[in-house]
Amino acid sequence: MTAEARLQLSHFWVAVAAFAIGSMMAVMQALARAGVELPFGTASLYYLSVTAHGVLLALVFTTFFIMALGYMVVDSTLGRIVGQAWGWTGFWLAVVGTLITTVAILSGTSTVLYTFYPPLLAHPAFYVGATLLVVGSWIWCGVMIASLVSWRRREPGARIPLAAHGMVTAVIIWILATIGLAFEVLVLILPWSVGLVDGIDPILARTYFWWFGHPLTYFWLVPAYVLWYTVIPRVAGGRLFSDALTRVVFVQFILFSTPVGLHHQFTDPGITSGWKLVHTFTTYAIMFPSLVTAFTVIASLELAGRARGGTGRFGWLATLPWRDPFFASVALAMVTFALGGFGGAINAAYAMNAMIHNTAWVQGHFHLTVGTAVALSFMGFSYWMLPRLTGRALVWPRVATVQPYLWFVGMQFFSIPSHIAGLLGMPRRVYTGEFQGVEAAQAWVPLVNLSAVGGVILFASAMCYVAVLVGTMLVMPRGARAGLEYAESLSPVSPGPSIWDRLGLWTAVAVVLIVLAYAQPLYHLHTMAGFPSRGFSPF
Ligand code: HAS
Ligand code: CU
Repeated sequence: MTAEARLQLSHFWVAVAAFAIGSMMAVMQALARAGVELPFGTASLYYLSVTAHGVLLALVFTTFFIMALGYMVVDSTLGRIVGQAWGWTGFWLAVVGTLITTVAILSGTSTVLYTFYPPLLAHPAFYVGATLLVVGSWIWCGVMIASLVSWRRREPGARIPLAAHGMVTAVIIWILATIGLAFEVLVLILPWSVGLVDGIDPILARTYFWWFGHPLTYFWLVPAYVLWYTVIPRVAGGRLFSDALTRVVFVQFILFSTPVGLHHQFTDPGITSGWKLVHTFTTYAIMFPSLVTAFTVIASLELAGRARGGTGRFGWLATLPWRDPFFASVALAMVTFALGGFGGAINAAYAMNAMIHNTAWVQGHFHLTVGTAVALSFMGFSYWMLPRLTGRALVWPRVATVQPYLWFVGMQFFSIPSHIAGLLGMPRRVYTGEFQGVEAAQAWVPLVNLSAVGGVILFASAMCYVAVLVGTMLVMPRGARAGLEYAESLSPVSPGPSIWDRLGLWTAVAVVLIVLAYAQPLYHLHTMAGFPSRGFSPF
């Protein structure tokens, strides 16, 4: 195995391990909420589990998977990964950070959920571990950028390969996002958690958190889009609809991912409604590239379906390779994302947000988006990536074929009732759907039970996924490694770089937009009379 493949696989297996543990916690949560007697059916264990689940899946699984994917794309499109020793340093820092944070959570001293909103207070180790994870990912960013810069020197005047363009977009989003996180954790939270200062301003901390938290979601989404655009049309047997349009989409994510965070804070005091309105507009701007994606990707799939002999208005759909686990994963992820994106538009509308904020709707929304559009795309990609990196064919291909369908069905059972329960007023993050028999809560009970059914199906799907990957490594012999192929563009691609390849320029514009969107509200929060709070641990 090559050194590059080893680097990619190491990140990949950490992601899979985090996924496996996080999924086990998920099914127990879903069952506990539905009233199934479990050894850990207490509030303290429930919230410990939700914290571990959120951190391991939303933060660890995604970050490690994206790092693996980034290295894979760079390796296969830019010729080489520059600074692999640094890549390993970043990897080990991130692993150690993950272990520290996980131990802090499991010890019961850091039940702060994945958003770790102050004044909820965790053990300092929780924040230190998370910081190491982020520092490790920054080193990954450095290696990715160095690889691009070196490629540009070797290939002056060439257009950045599309997949690399998309992955570097994700890198830029991550760097811009984590500036807010670094400020929150290093300046506000860490001194407070070790007792250097008495209090913390929860609103100020949250505002920096959402500077980070929203672009975080596009740091997850853009790598999935890279697969949708640059690999899936090829897997389906067609061509990418437009190379140029794809670059425009990626650049829009650089521009608009960050200056939108206040859409998570519509109900927070201390931020004027004018600024919330500004972030509403930018939020609708950031929906645009996803709407373009819906158009382009479906067009690419239609091309593929027709190339495979499909005819008529919808006949092409039937000819697509629905038994290919990677294709099926992405197609089902897309269908699910249509629902999740629709919900996103509702969340982003100031008045409608008031109906759903902090309700079960929100967990419904993000299990459709990050939990399916992103996670299912990544799972499907694993089936494509592992044989190409190791030379081993997939063991139990039928299990791999069924797995995405199970995920899709399980997720509809989980998410749709969550959305409805949210509209009926059920808060998010409650550990029992019954609320000690309160009248209003009775309407939620059947919905919570349906969600639990979804949770069990999702768990079955998750275990199929892990079993196929682990089984492949244990059972299948090594063979020849197939190369990685990317889709070609239908519309002609001019050879030289275009304005959309000037990623430095677009990053500069993005910085200006962030300053415009955040300078005044943050200045206001920093200078107004704050209400610092002492730390609080519910258990
Ligand atoms: Fe969101 C809350 C608004 C997208 C994740 N979001 C969350 C939270 C998470 C999250 C984790 O405005 C909870 C945070 C917490 O814990 O408090 N979200 C949006 C908007 C979008 C959006 C406007 N979210 C995402 C993505 C996520 C994600 C992507 C993760 C990856 N979200 C919000 C708001 C809140 C929020 C508020 C705060 C709620 C509150 O009050 O707390 C947009 O980006 C969505 C654009 C997407 C589309 C869909 C395009 C469709 C495509 C598929 C087409 C394919 C088809 C099938 C139809 C417009 C691309 C074809 C298939 C064939 C086989 C042919
Ligand atoms: Cu958001």
